[in-house]
Amino acid sequence: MILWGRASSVNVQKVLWALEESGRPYEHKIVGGIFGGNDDPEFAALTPVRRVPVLQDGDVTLWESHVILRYLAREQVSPVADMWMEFGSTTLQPPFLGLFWQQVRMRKAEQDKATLEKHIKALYAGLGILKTGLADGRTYLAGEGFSMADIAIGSLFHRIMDLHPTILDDFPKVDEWHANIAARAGYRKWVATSFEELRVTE
Ligand SMILES: N[C@@H](CCC(=O)N[C@@H](CS)C(=O)NCC(=O)O)C(=O)O
Repeated sequence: MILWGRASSVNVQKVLWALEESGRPYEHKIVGGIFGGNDDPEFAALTPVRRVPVLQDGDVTLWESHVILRYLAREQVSPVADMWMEFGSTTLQPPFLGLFWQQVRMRKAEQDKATLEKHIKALYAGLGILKTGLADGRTYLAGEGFSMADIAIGSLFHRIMDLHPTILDDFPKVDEWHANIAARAGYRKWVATSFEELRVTE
């Protein structure tokens, strides 16, 4: 398999973590962001959106990180894991991205306190829903077993906690779940990394 995409992208990190969990060998080709290459013919032929990640597995070429996660987990995909992953896409990742852009990726002059607060409020509301997925002593979002939902949503938390270290104080179950998945080798290797490469400093 070949994974295309810079490791500083949270969507690429999800796939790198999933590949690490799968134990299958892969080649990592670095494309995107400060590394460029999105418009190189070889890469552009793989994806019409020219964004990362892209996975090639023999004749199969996939873009969209969550589709790649489903593909890698295809022998054990559960509808519950899929449901939580979709919730990540629709409800948690948008405010996470909003606040990450406000605090890291935008020039000071473009940042807006009211917009940041709106994203934090939406993220907080999402955390209130996420905690119900961890009720009844569940260790993982889809129940007993670790799944792609833990990867898709868990990948956001290194940056969330770095920017807002106390945000999980009101969500002890989410905090516990995060501490547990953050100890996994794939998270430590690919997710718990510096995002300084992305910071706009002006
Ligand atoms: N929904 C897509 C989003 C893909 C996307 O927006 N990727 C960003 C990085 S997170 C990208 O390629 N940006 C341009 C670049 O890195 O050059 C997914 O989950 O794969």
